[in-house]
Amino acid sequence: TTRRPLIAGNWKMHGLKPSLQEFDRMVAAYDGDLRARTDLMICPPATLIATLAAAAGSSGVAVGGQDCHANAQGAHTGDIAAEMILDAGGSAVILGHSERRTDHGETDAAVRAKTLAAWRAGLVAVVCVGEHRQQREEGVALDLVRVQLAGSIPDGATAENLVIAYEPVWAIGTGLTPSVDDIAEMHGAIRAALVARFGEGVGGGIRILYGGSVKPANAAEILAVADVDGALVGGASLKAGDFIAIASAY
Ligand code: G2H
Repeated sequence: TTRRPLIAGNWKMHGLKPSLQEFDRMVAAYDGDLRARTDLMICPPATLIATLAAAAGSSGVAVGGQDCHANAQGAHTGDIAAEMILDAGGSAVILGHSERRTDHGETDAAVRAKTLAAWRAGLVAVVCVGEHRQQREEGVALDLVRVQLAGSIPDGATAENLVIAYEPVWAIGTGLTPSVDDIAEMHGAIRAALVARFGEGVGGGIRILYGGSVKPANAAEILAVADVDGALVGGASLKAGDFIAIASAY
């Protein structure tokens, strides 16, 4: 199966109107070889989705949300529906990021419900999984991620509507990354779980991103690992130069 790489930026709670200039630089750089071989996406704070989507125009750079509610509408102060992300010009949404799981107590069941909501609205769900440091040290990282996958992903996944992001929690924003062998082992295990559940065609087509302290300096090494189909980039996605350098490293 050939999978088209995806380099996705997660701006987290960073970004005001001037960030549009940074995004414009990314859009301007997305042409030629880069556009021919790689998908590019930025997930800004919800307040900037419409602005960035308008700026992206027909460039092919996708814009996504960082979370959505499971319901399409209702009395849920402060929440955003998947339909609203779509309405604002987004085409995808990150779900179950470890910061959501930690800060907002999101369980696998909640992530599963949100994934169904994303699909209901027609968004691509980027579902995040990953172990904590202690789980890595205890040797249960693979088992833990298999449990997260089983609980967070509903039936009905396709190669088009689902992207998995493996983000070891201890590597997020810390500058630490797993060894390439550990990344290969985990991505291989995730691939095997997807194939076992959804079959060779679908399971072999779903993209698996690595996330956690991806930078221009380590991108080429990480992106060369088998079954690493791209990256979910936090801090280094805030600057166009860094983000484009990472995307160009695939
Ligand atoms: C992991 C990643 C993006 P960073 O959370 O989702 O962030 O690249 O800053 O470690």
